[in-house]
Formats: sequence, C-alpha cells, structure tokens
Amino acid sequence: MKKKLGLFAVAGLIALASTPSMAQFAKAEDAIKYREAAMTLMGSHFGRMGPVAKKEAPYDKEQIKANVAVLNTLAALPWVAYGAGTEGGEAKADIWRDPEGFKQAQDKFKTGLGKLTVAADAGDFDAFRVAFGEVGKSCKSCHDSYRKKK
Ligand code: ASC
Repeated sequence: MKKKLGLFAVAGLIALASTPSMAQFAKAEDAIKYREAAMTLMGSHFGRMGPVAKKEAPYDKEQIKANVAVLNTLAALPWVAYGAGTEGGEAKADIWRDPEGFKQAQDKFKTGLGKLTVAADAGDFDAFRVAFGEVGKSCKSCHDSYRKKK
C-alpha cells in the first residue's frame, strides 16, 4: 500500500511538472522571468554560432554540436511559461489571442532545430548553414509577431 501511494505521488509530480499551467509558477512575474531567461540563453547559444555560419569563424564540429545540444535542452523550456494569466513582459497579447499561430511559430522553430541537429551531428557545414538560416528566420518571424518592439 505504501509503495502504491508512493507511485501515485511520483505520477502526480510528473503530471504537475509537465502540465502547461500557471501552477508551476507562484506568480505571473515568475513565469515571465523564466521564459525570458530561457529565451536569453537560447539567443546566446544560437547567436554564438553566427560567425561560423557567416564563415567569419572556423567550423568546429564538436563546438557546434555542444551548442546545438544546449539549444535542444533550452528549446523545450519556455513554452510552458506562457500559461493563462501570465501576460506581460516582452510578450504581446497576441500570444493569448492567437494560441494556434503561436504554436505554429514554435513548431517552425522546432522543425528548423531538428534539421540543425541532424546537420550538426553529421558535421555537414553546408547543411548547418542552411538550417541555421532557417532557425534564425523562425526566431525572427515569431519575434516580429509575438514580441513587443523594444
Ligand atoms: C539570435 C537572436 C535572435 C535571433 C534572430 C535571428 O541570435 O537572439 O532573436 O538570432 O535575431 O534573426
């Protein structure tokens, strides 16, 4: 019985941790900080590959793979922090007005990141450059639609 209750507790915690709701954040402000922190790190790890894509820095397969691995981890994080009641920060209200459009923008990014990951694993510089461009476009178009202009 005790063991069973323990399992339920674990299942409950997992469900809570993966539920896209505000429950994971005590205040809207916490969700805003969380998603903006994740985006800042994504920008850093994406941006540092820019000089390589522009052929201003040499292509180092392991370095690119490491960056892309970090990006993959980060890319899973921010979306859960756009739950109901967390409007604010740099996010435009359109995120909550047009959830399908916002979801499509996320999917575009994830598709591009998938291609970037395949290219990075293969050490294929040309494919890396193409996928890097595609991911960059997905960042920009989502920001154009859903992030407040600074
Ligand atoms: C970055 C970053 C973005 C994107 C975007 C690409 O490095 O911080 O938001 O790339 O500028 O166009």
